[in-house]
Amino acid sequence: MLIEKNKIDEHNQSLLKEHKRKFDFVASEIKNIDSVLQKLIDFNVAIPSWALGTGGTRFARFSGSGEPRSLEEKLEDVGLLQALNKSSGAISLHIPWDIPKDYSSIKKLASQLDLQFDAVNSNTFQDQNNQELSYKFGSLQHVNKAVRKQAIEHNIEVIKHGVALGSKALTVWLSDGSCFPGQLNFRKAFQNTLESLEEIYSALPNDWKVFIEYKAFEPNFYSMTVGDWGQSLLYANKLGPKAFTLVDLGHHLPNANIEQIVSLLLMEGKLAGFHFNDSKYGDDDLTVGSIKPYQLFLIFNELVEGMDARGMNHAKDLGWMIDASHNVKDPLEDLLQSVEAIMLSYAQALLVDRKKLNEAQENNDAVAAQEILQNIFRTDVRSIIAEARLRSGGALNPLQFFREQKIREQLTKERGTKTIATGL
Ligand code: RM4
Ligand code: MN
Ligand code: MN
Repeated sequence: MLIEKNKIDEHNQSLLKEHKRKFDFVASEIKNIDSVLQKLIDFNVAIPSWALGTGGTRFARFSGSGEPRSLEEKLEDVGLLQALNKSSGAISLHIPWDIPKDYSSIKKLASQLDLQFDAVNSNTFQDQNNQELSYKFGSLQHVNKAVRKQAIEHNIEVIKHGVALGSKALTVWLSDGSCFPGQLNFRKAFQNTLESLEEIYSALPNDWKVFIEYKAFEPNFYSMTVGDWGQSLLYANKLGPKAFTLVDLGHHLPNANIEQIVSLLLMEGKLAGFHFNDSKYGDDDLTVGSIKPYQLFLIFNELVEGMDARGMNHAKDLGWMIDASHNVKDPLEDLLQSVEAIMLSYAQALLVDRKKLNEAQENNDAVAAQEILQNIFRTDVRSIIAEARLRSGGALNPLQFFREQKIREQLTKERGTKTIATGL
């Protein structure tokens, strides 16, 4: 389904007076409001194809209704998000869940919907039906060379699909590791993985990047072969200039200082970008900003400071993606909330007075530093995000629009109640 532009205009008209009042109030205190708005307009967060259906837990999956049944319908769902918030203009595909049947028609659909293809993701954490060798004991790290070869070939295949679609990066997340002490020789597992990654790296086109995503635990519970940012950075440094470390917010041990990790990876020019989500315990994949919004703001604070220090383009030089999926919310409503949370944290980080913060740091003034950060964190910037959406033709309140227009009900009519999106 497509959203009619005049419906969005009507919606905006009905909220405009109230919006203006709020926006004028907050904007009057911001010196560079137009440049802040422009950065927000330029910013985009990619939507993973696997977040469009209801996720599951180890125990059950309760599917929603009207979920996308095909790659085309996944694109249409992201197109809906993009039409509403104008900050979701890219989709990230997972192979083999999302292999296009016809590249040119998929590319045409994407451009009609104003979407780009973000990083492509390989999958060697599951066995596929027609697969010869199993990944039960790992893929790129496997003790058996033939298994490694199969996994390498799969990654090269994924690059080919990505090239055909216009993607520019491959994300490799490995579930490789071990569940019990003694099961694995750590050094051999590292070296096997490195050699495998080197083969994949040499198949990358010149203008491509490879993102090495780390994860502390799960599905392996004793060791993970790319278990933290240190290990990922080792691989990325050894591989070369096209390799970077990808930070998934849910892939750390509890209480890890993610903002510090981000700052140092940026300093080294090795930060690939993000998989945004939120969590309380492990890799919970909850809505971005739903549990620890202050942490998200602190991460963006380091991002903006670090990117500016290196003269980077906020919108284009790093990969921004959501990686979430869970059981209880409507996936599209959830994604609208996630994108909103990211935009709010980014906007707040743009408003931090860098000069004052730097002074406080140079004077060892911890009180002033906290005041500066928390004053911004407690500033309501929702109308600034809404204004950026308004200026780019989106809806003032995407979630309200989604509900008022009964979009899920319409999708259910079109697609049925028992649809299942491919993926996990
Ligand atoms: C993993 C990881 C990857 C994602 C898979 C589906 O936990 O976060 O990024 O591709 O899940
Ligand atoms: Mn991830
Ligand atoms: Mn994850």
